[in-house]
Amino acid sequence: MLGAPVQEGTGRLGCDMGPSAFRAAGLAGALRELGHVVVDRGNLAPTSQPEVRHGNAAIKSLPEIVAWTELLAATIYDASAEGMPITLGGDHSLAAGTLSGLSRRAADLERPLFVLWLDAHPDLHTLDSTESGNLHGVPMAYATGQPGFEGIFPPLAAPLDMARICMMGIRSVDPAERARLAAGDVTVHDMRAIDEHGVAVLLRGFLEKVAAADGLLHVSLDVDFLDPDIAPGVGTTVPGGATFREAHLVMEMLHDSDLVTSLDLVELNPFLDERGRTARLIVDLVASLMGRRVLDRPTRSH
Ligand code: DIR
Ligand code: MN
Ligand code: MN
Repeated sequence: MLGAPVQEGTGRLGCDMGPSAFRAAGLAGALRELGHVVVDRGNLAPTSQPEVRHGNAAIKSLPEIVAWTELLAATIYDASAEGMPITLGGDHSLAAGTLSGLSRRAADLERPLFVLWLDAHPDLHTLDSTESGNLHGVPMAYATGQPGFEGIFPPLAAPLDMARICMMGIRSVDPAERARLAAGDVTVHDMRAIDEHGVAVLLRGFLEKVAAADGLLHVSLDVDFLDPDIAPGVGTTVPGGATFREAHLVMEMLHDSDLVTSLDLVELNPFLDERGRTARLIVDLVASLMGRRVLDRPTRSH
């Protein structure tokens, strides 16, 4: 576990308390109860900020986010050699750093990196296209090597192949992101697809691809993937999100696949939460991902 209390990537304050809330909700204990060895490395903090600027005047806190990206890229690269890094956010801008570090690890291992992106949003803005200026909206564009990040963000060992990305829960897409998704071959299972087919069929297809390619699998879980009725502790609620059972089923299937090699938990804003319920829900979801199950034997899918 590594705390990354970055909040400058969102339009509001509070995500810096995310790592504390995950700890208070019992994340480490829940994983130890399942038999895992858990090491909490505490919270990271960048020590200096680069002098970077960009012509898009809407952009907020560029030096802060670049500093976090550099720090996380190095830290997660190292941590991925020792075990399964779980990054406690912090806002989703931190995924620029984790994906950068993991792409370097995947290149070292000569294994393909796959990403399961659980989010209401694709976070595919470039520095040029972001209108809100909130840099939690750009990590996927950076990680896939879209133009305009060069010389500002750290260089990537290898850009993430769009064909190795699966997004689930998507229901808020800006025009520039829509165009990028139309041009690339990201698999997008929006909420309509989940309604129509169910999460199991959609996820199974992706997990089969990861297994067949002997890939690394990074899971990036944005709290707003979940329906705001069950997960109010996030700054960018969008109605119509994943239900309690849909989210748990995703996690249970990920556990059974034995493919997940790293995890981001992002966008929790404890200031907006109701008595810790969102933090506790995320802890329970991570427990499902790490092996908590209803029965002591695998649940049969038929
Ligand atoms: C919107 C909201 N697409 C933006 N993005 C995110 O500001 O760029 N909200 N990531 O969580
Ligand atoms: Mn996000
Ligand atoms: Mn989101």
